[in-house]
Amino acid sequence: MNALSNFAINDKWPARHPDRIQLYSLPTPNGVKVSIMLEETGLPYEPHLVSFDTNDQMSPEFLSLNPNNKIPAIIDPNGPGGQPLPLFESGAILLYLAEKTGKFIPVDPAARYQVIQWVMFQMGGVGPMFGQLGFFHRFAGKEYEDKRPRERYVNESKRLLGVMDKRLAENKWLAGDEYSIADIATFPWIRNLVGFYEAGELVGFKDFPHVARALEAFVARPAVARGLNIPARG
Ligand SMILES: N[C@@H](CCC(=O)N[C@@H](CS)C(=O)NCC(=O)O)C(=O)O
Repeated sequence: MNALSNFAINDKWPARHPDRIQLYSLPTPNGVKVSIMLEETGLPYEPHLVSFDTNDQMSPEFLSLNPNNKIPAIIDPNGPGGQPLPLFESGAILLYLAEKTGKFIPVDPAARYQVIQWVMFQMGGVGPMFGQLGFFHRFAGKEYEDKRPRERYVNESKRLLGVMDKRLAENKWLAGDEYSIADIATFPWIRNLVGFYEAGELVGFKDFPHVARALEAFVARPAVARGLNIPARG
């Protein structure tokens, strides 16, 4: 018996190190936010691959942790009050890990809310809009005759890139001069937009040089390079 034995997800993905944070994920732009954060903080953790090929995210064990059937999700066996803490939604997980370690979020309240503001900007804007653009440009949606939805998400993605470019013209990172969870939340999505989605030309990525400069600095971080491939695909 250990703190994880009471979680059904442990039946499908048994913990070999139940004292460590358990990560249930896949290296997608939302998934790698958490593996990058775990690599950056140095917290001990155990990754488990949730394969979409076998619809693992729809299994009763996964749904018992995240009823919204989305990766990433975690269990911290040593959460607040020493009790296990299950958590889903990448933004909530990033905030939790930042508060747990005191890393990548400032203590000063005003600076702290700057970071939270840019995390929310990613969660409510960048992720959903870029994700829709990917659907209409690269996946099933590209066959749709009506091109208006695709156009809408292209325009919205360009607009968001413009907001970030302006910000990054005056700041090294999104929330200011310090690298933070706002960057960990956002740059995997920008990398995905120009990489996997092959939408760089479509959104005129060359018009956003400050975003490109920060993306380059982000992917050059060793913890980012590691986190981008965790959990390893089977
Ligand atoms: N708002 C969620 C979004 C998570 C999300 O969309 N995850 C995708 C992969 S990037 C997923 O699990 N999709 C599986 C499905 O929809 O069945 C978060 O940030 O954690």
